[in-house]
Amino acid sequence: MADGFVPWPAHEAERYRRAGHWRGTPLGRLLRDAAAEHGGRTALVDAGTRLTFAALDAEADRVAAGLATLGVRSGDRVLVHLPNRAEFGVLLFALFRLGALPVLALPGHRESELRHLCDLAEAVAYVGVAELDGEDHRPLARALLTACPSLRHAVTVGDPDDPDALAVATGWADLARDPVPLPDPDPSGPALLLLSGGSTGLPKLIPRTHDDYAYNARTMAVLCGLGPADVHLAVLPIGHNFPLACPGLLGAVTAGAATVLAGNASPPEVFPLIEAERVTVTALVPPLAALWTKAAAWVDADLSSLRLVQVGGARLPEPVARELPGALGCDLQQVFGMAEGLLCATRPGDPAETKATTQGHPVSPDDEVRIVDADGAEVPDGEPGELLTRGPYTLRGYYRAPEHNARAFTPDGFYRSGDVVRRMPEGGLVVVGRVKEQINRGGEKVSPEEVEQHLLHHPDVAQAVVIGVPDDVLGERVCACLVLTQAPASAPDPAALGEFLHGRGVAAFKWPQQVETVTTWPLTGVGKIDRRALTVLAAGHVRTTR
Ligand code: OOB
Repeated sequence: MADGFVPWPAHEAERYRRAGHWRGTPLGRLLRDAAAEHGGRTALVDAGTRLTFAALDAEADRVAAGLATLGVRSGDRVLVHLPNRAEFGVLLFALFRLGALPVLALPGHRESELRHLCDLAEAVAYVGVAELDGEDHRPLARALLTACPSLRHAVTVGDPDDPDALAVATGWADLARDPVPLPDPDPSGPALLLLSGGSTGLPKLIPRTHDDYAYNARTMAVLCGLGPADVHLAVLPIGHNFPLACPGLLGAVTAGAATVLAGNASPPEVFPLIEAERVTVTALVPPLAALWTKAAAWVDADLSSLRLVQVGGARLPEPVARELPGALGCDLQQVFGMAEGLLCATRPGDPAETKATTQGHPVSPDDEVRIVDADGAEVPDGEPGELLTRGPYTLRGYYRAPEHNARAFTPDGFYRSGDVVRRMPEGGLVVVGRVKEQINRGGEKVSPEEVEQHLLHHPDVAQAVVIGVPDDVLGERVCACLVLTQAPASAPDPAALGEFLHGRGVAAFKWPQQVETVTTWPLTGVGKIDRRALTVLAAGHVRTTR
């Protein structure tokens, strides 16, 4: 079995196969089957490209052959750092067909995160873009090549100077080769590595198998009633589990539906796209759901094709949940999911009240959920407790993380989600908080510890505690509480800290939006730093925005 991968116990794997969840189909074959059935239909659209299933299928074969020529082999890891562009889809299926594992970084990640991911996965290749939003990414690619010993290739999409660049517009430039026969990878082995939100420092890697991820995507596609007439719009970063496979791009491929990749989620840009492409389904995080709900009144576009908006990633405020269906003229589905596996969702037939007030229930009949107190004992229905889960698409261990795994899983294989939930009388779950130390900035997950470690390198910072503070727009914002080294001329503000973290190659979504300086820490009864007291203090102060 692939190194660093913790498989399901044989008897459980057998049960999932017998139930028809795991079908032994490698992910690369999902596209092959779609091309056979819907070859002439549109599969993938971005600002400059439109590919049919047949074309996407053929391009994936050609890029798989090109990667094989570069020396990428089955089982190798490839760090994928692409925005919402058609190249992502081609590369993803090319890697699936090769049996090489994409490591799906977010577009916002920078050198600090990418180096960590490269080293942890021992990636042999990095694929990024030459330029993103006016920022030249080629120095980043070169820096990674120098810094990461395992890396043999850094490919930059759209780079006129890179002989291996990928570019749909130029027929995939030099990376594409005539297809070569490739053996199917083992469907019960890992197909890709997703990123965890990270609570203890840097992100962990989540191995998802061909079998489990195909089931994940198919189940969500069925639940959302996706068919060949649907057009799925991805506005969230496509390397994130939600727009990728819940049902996302993979679910759309399974159903013969098109996927439109948008690089921007702002209503004046994306609403006309919905109108032009007749988008039917999309996935949003709560701040975007709130923005779209408001914008429907002032952006002039025909949104009548939209039938379903999924919202997840963070708690959706109830007023937004109640307003959204009327404002956007569609159904709402709340999704409580995690890259680790378990997906809960409200169902199309649920009462409006359930859709507005709960995060739904698990999508598989074989998802097992326990809601437990601090001693691990199950709490009665209606009481809050930590959600533990195992099932046919929930990981049994992070990749290459045996010590962390010993804490993150119960001895009988339940994943400790760190989320505090309550089970409502009709079965729906409501997320009421968390026990993990993680900040959820409108769906973007930030590990306080990771940011604290960076801040300690600032010359004016003696000690740092990073907390999440309630925020009207984001749900939570990132706040740095600092003890300064003896009296610098002026305390660093968010802009200065942002610049500092930028210099350290830290993704912008982790930069503190608020800074509090203290001379002594509030302490708990047992003498630990009292984060709750700091949160109360920070929440009482006027918001300092960047
Ligand atoms: C999704 O995945 P991740 O891995 O970025 O984050 C998972 C965490 C959960 O453990 C929970 O803390 C939070 O994000 N979360 C929610 C939520 N959905 C996720 N908290 C409250 N309400 C919700 N509806 O975020 C993700 C993956 C697949 C589908 C949807 C979201």
